[in-house]
Amino acid sequence: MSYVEEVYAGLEAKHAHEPEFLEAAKRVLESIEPVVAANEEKYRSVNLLERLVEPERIITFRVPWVDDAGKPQLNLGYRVQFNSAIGPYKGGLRFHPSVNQSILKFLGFEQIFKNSLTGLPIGGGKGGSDFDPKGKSDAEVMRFCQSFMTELSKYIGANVDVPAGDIGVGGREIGYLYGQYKRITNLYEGVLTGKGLTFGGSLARTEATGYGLVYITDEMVTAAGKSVKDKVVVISGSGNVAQYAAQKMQQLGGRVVTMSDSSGYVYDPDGIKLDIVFDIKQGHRGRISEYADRVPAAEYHAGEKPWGVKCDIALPCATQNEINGEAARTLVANGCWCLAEGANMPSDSDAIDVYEKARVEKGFLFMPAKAANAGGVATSALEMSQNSERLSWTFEEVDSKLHDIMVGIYHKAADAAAKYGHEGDFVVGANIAGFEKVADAMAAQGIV
Ligand code: NDP
Ligand code: 2IT
Repeated sequence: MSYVEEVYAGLEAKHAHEPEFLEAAKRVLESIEPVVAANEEKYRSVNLLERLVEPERIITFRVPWVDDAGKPQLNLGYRVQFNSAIGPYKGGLRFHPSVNQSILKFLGFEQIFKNSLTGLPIGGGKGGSDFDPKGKSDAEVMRFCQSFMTELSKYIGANVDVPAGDIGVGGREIGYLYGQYKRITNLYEGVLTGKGLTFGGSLARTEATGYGLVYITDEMVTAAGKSVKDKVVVISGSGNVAQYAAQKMQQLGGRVVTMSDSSGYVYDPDGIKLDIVFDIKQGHRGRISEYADRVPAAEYHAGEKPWGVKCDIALPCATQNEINGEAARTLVANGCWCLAEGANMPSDSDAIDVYEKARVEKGFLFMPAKAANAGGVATSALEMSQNSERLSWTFEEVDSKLHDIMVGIYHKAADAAAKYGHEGDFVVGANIAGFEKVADAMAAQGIV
C-alpha cells in the first residue's frame, strides 16, 4: 500500500459514517499521490498526511431559541477548525437542514486547498447549523443568529477564525451575527466577512464568487482557443453564487438559459432576465417558479435539475452531489464542452470520471470547485485586509484584484498539472498546487 492509500484506509475505518468527507478526502489524496511519492520520507517523518486529514478542532454546541409563537426550538451548531498552517481558519457558515459533521468536514477540508490556491494567508475552516432560515421571520432568524453567536464567539476572532456566508447565510444573517459578536466581546473587528458596506464590508464581496467563477472559466476557455461569447450556458441554483455568475456571464456575452432552486428549474430560451430573478430572490425570498409566471416564453420544470438542457457551458451553483454520472453523460452527449463548479463538490465521483473521459477523448474542459469558486473566499481575505488597515477600496480595485487572483489560480492549476505529467487535468493540478504550500508550512512548523 502506498502512503496515500494507508492514510485513506485509516480514515475510512475511523470515519465510515462520514460519506461526504471521505469522498472529498479520497479525491484529494489520489490527486496528490505524485507529490507524496516524491517527498515520502519527509512527509512520513512528521506524520504529515495523517495530520492533514484530521481537523485541528471541531466545536459542537446546542443553539436554543424561541420562535414567534413563543415555543422553544433547538438546533445544532458547529465550527470545524480544520487547518491553520498558513493563516487563521477561514470559511463560511451554512444554515441548512442537511448540515451535519460529515458535510462540514468535507467543506472545511476542501477549504484548506482552496484558500491556499488564492495565494492569501488564510487557513481552512467551515461551520454552520441544521437551522433552516426558509419560512422563518426576520425576528426568528435574528434570535437564532444571536444564540448561535453567543456560543461561537468564544472560539473565533479576527486573528483566530473568520467565518463568512454560505448556503442560507447571506447579508441579513451576517449582520445579526456581527451585531451579537460585537455586543458580547465589545470588539469592533473584522471577525466575519461579507459584512454590510456600512460596517466594514468590502465592495464586490457579494458578487465575488459568481464573478470569480466566470473569470476563471473565461481564462480556461480562452486558453483552449475558444470564447464564452454567444455560448449557451446552463446554471443551477438561484442564490448568491448563481445570480452573479449569471450576471458576469451575460456581461461577457454568454446566453444563460436556466436557473433553479430546490423545487425545480426554469428554462428561458431568450436568456434569463436577471432583474426578475433579483426581484424574486433578493426582493422577497420567493421561489424560482415565479419566473415562469412572469415571463411567458419561460418553462418551469418542477422537481427537476437543468442538466438535460442542451448547452455549451454548465455552471452548477447550488449544492453538493447535484450532478451524478448519468447527468454528466447527458450533458456531454448533448454537446456540453465546459463545466466549472460554482458550488462545492456539485459533481459526484462518477460525474468526474465522465468529465475525465471526455477530456481525454475530446478536450472537455473541467474546473473543480476549489479553484473555480475560490473568488468568494479570496475577496473575503481582501475584506480582512481592508479591515486591518481600516480603509475601503473601490469596487474596481477589488474586482481587478479578484480577476488577477482567478487568472493566477488557473495558471497555478495548469502549471502543477503539467509539471506532474497530467497536462489539462485541473483536478490534479488544483489539488497539488493547493497542497504544496500547506504541506511546506506544516512540515516547517513541526509536529503540532
Ligand atoms: P444560497 O443560499 O444563496 O443559494 C443556494 C441555492 O442553491 C438556492 O437556489 C437553493 O435553493 C439551492 N440549493 C441549496 N440546497 C439545495 C439542494 N439540496 N438541492 C437543490 N438546490 C439546492 O447559497 P450560495 O449561492 O452562497 O451557495 C451555493 C453553493 O456555492 C454552495 O455549494 C456553497 O457552498 C458554494 N459557495 C458559496 C460561496 C459564497 O461566497 N457564497 C463561495 C464558494 C462556494 P433553495 O432556495 O430552494 O434552497
Ligand atoms: O465555500 C466558500 O469558499 C465560502 N462559502 C466562502 C468562504 C469565505 O470565507 O468567504
